Amino acid sequence: MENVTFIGSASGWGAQVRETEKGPEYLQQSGVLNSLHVHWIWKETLFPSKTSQQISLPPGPLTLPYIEDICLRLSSSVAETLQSRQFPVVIGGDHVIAVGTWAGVIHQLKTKQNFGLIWIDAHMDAHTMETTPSKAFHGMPLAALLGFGEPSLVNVLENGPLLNPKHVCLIGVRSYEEGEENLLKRLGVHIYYMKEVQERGFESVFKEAVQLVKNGTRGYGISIDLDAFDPDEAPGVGTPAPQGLQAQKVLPFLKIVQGDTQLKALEIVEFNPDRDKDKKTLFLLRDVLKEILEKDRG
Ligand SMILES: [Mn+2]
Repeated sequence: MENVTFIGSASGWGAQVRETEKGPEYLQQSGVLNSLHVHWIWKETLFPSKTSQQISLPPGPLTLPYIEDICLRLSSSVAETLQSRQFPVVIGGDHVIAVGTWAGVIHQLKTKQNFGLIWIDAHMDAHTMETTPSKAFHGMPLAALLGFGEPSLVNVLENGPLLNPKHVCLIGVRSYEEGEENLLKRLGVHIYYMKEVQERGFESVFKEAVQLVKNGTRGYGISIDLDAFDPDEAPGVGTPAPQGLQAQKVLPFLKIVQGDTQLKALEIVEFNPDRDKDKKTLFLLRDVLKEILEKDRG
């Protein structure tokens, strides 16, 4: 990709552990981005108006004002980045920020209901307040983008639903509740469960997913929750789930999308540096960026 613009979104209020607030700055200051063979800038890191260092809140409705605020600011920043013909890469932060990232993209490109999204995650993130056991909003962003849940998250920048379910798919799912699965199945969202990825291989599934999100759309995005990877390889996440994707079976195939002009933005979330071991997750994050962003990866 050319002209990559990183935007940090240091959200933790969507999760039950809040250390993902530290993810973007940790990545930026680690120096690993200097090994990226691509022209990039770090535009800014957005913080909640109050962080978990400043106040203490339980997961649920009390966190919503802070989440709405950071998602709105993020959506504006992403839209502005696209307007100036840069490729936005959003670094989280917990996954609730997806609401802001994709609202910004879809608003700027005027692609409501006409935009594809690949959601790579151990979880479905498709709860509403009625079905969530944890009350944590990072379990709800995909539902919000599909038009379900808190109106303030459904209608960021413009009235939702922003995504049409037929242009959305999930890859790597293995930890979920019945309520969210029922919603996605009722809507007809395509789910590549971890079992199918293991049987067919990531390459086959990912190629099919890219075709699915490009078919009939005017662009697509990729949202990668690092907990999609196996906790042995990505221990630095908020909500690890065993039996995940293996980096060596995934990384070589991510480059399929490199240089694809239909790919409009990338998001990588849930990096929790406090839980990382031997910088494994940091280096994995770097490797994902290299495969997707660098030209002519061999
Ligand atoms: Mn997620």
